[in-house]
Amino acid sequence: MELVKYVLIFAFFCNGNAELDTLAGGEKSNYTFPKDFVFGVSTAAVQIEGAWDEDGKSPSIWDHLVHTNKTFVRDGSTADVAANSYHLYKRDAEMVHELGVNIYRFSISWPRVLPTGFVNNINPLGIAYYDNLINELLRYNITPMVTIYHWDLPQKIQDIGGWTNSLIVDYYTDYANVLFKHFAHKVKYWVTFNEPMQTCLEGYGGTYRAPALNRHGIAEYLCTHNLLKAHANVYHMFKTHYNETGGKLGMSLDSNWAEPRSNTARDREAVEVYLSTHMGWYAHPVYSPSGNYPPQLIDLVNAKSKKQNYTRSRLPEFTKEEVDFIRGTADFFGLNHYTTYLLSMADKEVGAIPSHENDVGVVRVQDPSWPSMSSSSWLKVVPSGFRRLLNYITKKYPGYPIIVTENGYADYSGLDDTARVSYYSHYLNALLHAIHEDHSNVSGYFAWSLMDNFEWDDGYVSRFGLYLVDFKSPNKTRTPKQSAKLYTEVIASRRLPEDYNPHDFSAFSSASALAPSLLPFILYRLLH
Ligand code: GBE
Repeated sequence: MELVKYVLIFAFFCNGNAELDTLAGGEKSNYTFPKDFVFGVSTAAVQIEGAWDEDGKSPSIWDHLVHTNKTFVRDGSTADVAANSYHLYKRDAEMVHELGVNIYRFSISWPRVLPTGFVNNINPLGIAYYDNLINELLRYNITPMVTIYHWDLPQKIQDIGGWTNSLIVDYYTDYANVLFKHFAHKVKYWVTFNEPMQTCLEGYGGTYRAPALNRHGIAEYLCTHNLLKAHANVYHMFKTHYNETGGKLGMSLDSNWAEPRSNTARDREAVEVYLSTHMGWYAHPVYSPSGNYPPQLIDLVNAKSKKQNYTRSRLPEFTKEEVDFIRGTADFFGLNHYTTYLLSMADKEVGAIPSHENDVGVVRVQDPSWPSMSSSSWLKVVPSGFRRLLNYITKKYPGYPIIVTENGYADYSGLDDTARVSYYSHYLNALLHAIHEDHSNVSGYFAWSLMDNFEWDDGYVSRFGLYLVDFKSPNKTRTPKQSAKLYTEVIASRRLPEDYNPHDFSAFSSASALAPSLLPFILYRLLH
């Protein structure tokens, strides 16, 4: 039985991906993190704060979604209380300090600061909460990094179209201006948007993120169009009015790495099509030397729209002035990265018609032999993919330091989180190799996440924290896991532990336990 399993896995590799010959991110063991390299931890307002209707806060699109659609979240939970950080922020700051981390990335809730969505009513208690948190961090010498928008639009703004309403460029700019006025003298790092692709593609084009609008083929493009303009507008406002604060501003894009499913020219092309139409959808307008949407996306949506009898492309056009206004509007490239996929060209229509997925026309799968026992089924452990992605970004979008604003691993909870320890070791090893061997331009790394939290549609099932949160206890007790200790050790020593082995993936492989459930996939792969 064991033998059969290995023969099948071997056969899968021969038949499948020829490029990714090793999972390891690199062999050398003596690399250290550069002196000025910064380590951080990340969280987001919806996921930790709770207090969803306290002290004047109005509902966000996430409050609205999980309150009205009771089956949306895997465990039927809500973010009403979450980790209760609205009341426990002092403990949060203390944990960041305990970890020895230099920077804490958290997000500000728009409906907590502006309950109407607009600046006619600035909530003093909302401002006070974030002011207290920032002061608490500064007291410990921790640098705050603020995400201005981590998915929680005021529902009142959604009611008038949300990110598909072009006036949101002004609404968002006004909101950001309030934050800069109150906090720019204390906050040196700003992220305008966390993972805009999740907001637009999944939230407006799909049902996987709020507002779950599902108007695919149209709304994801409209949302992106307004969001990119809003980002650029805020960047220019920041540089015009707040430049003397010395603050840095950027965007955090989510990107998987992609490998060709087979070693054919067509599948290698699928990789480039995938990267340029997903990460590139947001990166090309802001970070490429030429600006605008990636030419591949413009051509693909144009061709499909014509074929589908639309009078114009479903992808809105930027004027020459807008292209110039958006290009170069960042001080750093924020990257959220978790996993890798295998790509091939679709040989028939894929996805709903019309949709971004259908426009792009590639197929994305994962190799069932890649290690993972994660509670998040998409989270396969491929450290070499991280290294390759950092290289790709360095070459494709030169001139911007990369800050990895999120990276991490999910499990079903427990203090003895050996899989998470292994994940962080492998990904930090890949990062060290990207810096030292490939000269990737990376200046910081943030672990996702400081503590267990409300993992969106996965509720409290999937745990990403360095600290375990006991959600049943009245005071949401936080306890450091093994991974917290590893992270502290790495930060203090600036290197990986002595006993780290880049080829040891055993933490993910009660392989014999998993293998039977993998067999159908492997057989499927062999037959196709
Ligand atoms: C980030 O998103 C978020 O910024 C953060 O809030 C979140 O808690 C954290 O990661 C962990 O999830 O069926 O293969 O298409 C793919 C991560 C789902 C970006 C999950 C979508 C990762 C992109 C499902 N991925 N996500 S499927």
